[in-house]
Amino acid sequence: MSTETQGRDTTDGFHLVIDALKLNDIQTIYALPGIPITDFLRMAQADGMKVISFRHEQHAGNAAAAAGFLTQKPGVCFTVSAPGFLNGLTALANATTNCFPMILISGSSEREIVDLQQGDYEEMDQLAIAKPLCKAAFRVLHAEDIGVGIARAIRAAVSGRPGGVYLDLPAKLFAQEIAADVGRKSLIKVVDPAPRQLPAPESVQRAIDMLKGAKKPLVILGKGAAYAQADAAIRSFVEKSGIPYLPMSMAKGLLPDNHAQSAAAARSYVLAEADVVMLVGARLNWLLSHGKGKTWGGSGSKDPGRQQFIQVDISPTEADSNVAIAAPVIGDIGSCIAAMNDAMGAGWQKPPAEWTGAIAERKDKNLTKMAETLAKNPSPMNFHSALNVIRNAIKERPDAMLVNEGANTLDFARSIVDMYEPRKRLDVGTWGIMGIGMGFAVAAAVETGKPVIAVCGDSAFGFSGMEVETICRYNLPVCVVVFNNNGIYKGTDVNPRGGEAAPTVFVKDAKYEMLMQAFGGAGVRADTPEQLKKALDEAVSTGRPTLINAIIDETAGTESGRITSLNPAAAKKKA
Ligand code: ADP
Ligand code: TPW
Ligand code: MG
Repeated sequence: MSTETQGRDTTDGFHLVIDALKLNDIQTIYALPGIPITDFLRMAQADGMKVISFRHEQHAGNAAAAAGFLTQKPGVCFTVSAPGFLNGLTALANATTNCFPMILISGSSEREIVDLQQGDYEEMDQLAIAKPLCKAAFRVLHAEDIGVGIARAIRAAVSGRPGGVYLDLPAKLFAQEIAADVGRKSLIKVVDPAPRQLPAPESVQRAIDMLKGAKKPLVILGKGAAYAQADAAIRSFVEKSGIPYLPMSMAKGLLPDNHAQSAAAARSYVLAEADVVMLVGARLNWLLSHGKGKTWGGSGSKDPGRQQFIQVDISPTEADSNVAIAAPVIGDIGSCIAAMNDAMGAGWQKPPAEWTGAIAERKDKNLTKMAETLAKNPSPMNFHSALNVIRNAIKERPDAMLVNEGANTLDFARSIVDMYEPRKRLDVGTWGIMGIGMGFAVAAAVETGKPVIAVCGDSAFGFSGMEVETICRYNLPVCVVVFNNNGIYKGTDVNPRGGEAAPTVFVKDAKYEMLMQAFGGAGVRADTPEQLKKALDEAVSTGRPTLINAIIDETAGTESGRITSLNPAAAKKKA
């Protein structure tokens, strides 16, 4: 029971929401105040909840989503009506796309006026707008239904494939008074919100048989595998089976990136050559070229490769979404992998040495080449020499959280910065969305208490840059490293007609470090790897909010980083 209502014979919507959240172990709220939730946030804080208040709802929402990914509990974001709700909605849709559990709770205007479109303050039919963009959406009209509303939201967010849930709470609801004992009895402590889902034994056997027959097997670990927190079972499956594996970006560190079986440094080789591919919490979407085409050893973009697929996933409708899945294993990853570990039995034959040897050979060659590139010290810094500093910092502090966004800044960091522990890397995810930087960094700090290093392209940083004030206000151990190449992809574009700046370039020599200084944090400019290392070491060891303006060669990047080919071809030719 909230402390404020103890001993009173009535309670109200404000306190029932607080009580319902606390009853379900939700102690942190990411929010932005205003009518009708200002008092709610004050009361929640007075009641001992952690309330992190942002400068823009999208970042509060992104923080809630990252919290959901890291903890398996829905991250909760509160916003005001219409505009605040819409600002938070991008984050809710993104969370749903990423399969992260979060609940967006927005205050809304008077139903009677909204439904007659009579022009209320911040009028909008929020429930209808949210519905197609998230996993589930609910509205509560009566205080005695708050318990049910929160319970349903929690279950919808974390059960099955996790995702975003919208909960609409009209202004009137907060002030509704009901008898305290009626209120108390109406609350629900959700039992087993994300029940285990055991795979059918025959599906496990089918998958095991397929792996047994494989000459060139490959495991791909996705962010669903990281989310599942089945780290030990997954590691034991990979090691016992001897199958080489590829981590998708947010599955990096699930097994340490320097693991002998990691095929990350031979990615294109293994994708094109593998004969049986087992996907674990990874979809065959654009990030895996839809399982088709040259990437997979097929001839054209529509031609499936030579692989047979096993897909371990909680969603029964994911299989066959792009290419045929010969062996779907449907259940939660922990249960599925445990069942596969059992079914492997004794006397498991590791993959042929021809396959693992060929991978090792390519890997060695590529890693040697990479080491040579990283050893160079060009002036100005390029992505490699600057990321080498980040790489070494994470090697020294494998418990630190890494947030990463940008184009080149993202693509190079993904391959250069090794991760050693699970769920330490948060990035642009399935949509490749810019603007997750500061929201994810705040949640990473709040939820883990570990140092956070946020490596952001200068464009990417701009989407959430004002939240450096939030970072300073809560004194969070976040070091933002802005990779400043004067623009989107590069800083060299010019307007062929002269005059106004080209659309991809920014003010040259921008002093991003001053943004952090403005709010009392440390701001440092780094022109060399030595300066970058010094500033980063200091930030990580002191935990002081820091922004390092890392000056990167403005010619070093490529258009769209590694996904240049997704630009429409006709436009490219014309340009
Ligand atoms: P990546 O981008 O890393 O390839 P995706 O986001 O495409 O990963 O895929 C994540 C997959 O993981 C989704 O299909 C989702 O249904 C699945 N998933 C999420 N959590 C679990 C879980 N606990 N058990 C099984 N599958 C899960
Ligand atoms: C919400 C399109 C993809 S990458 C990028 C943009 C604008 C910025 C790249 O520049 P940055 O990185 O960050 O400086 P670098 O190192 O290559 O110079 N709006 C949203 N999401 C996306 N993905 C875009 C636009 C985009
Ligand atoms: Mg840039």
